[in-house]
Amino acid sequence: DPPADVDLKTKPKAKTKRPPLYKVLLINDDFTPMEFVVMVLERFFGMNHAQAFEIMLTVHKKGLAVVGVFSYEIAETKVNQVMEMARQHQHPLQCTMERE
Ligand code: NFA
Repeated sequence: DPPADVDLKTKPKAKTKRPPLYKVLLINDDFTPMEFVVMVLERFFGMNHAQAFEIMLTVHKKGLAVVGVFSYEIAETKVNQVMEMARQHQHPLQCTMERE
């Protein structure tokens, strides 16, 4: 005989899948002024001055840091804003995104 307790009726759970998230990374270099990086973090990542300074120092010391986690479109916009601001001021600051 087949097992008596096999469930032939319960529907598979509909998986609610969340959109993937992307880390926005800021990369250290030897030339971009610290105060410029702090300004960028305040302006585009909604940080207060103390938070921005702390994250800037982390990037400076460790080589890079995650500065935020966003949906693809928001992450892309942040990266573009940072890269455009760096370009306008002729600083080599690099900002990238990576799937979490
Ligand atoms: N390393 C840069 C300097 O000493 C500061 C910096 C921090 C650059 C974070 C880029 C990112 N002027």
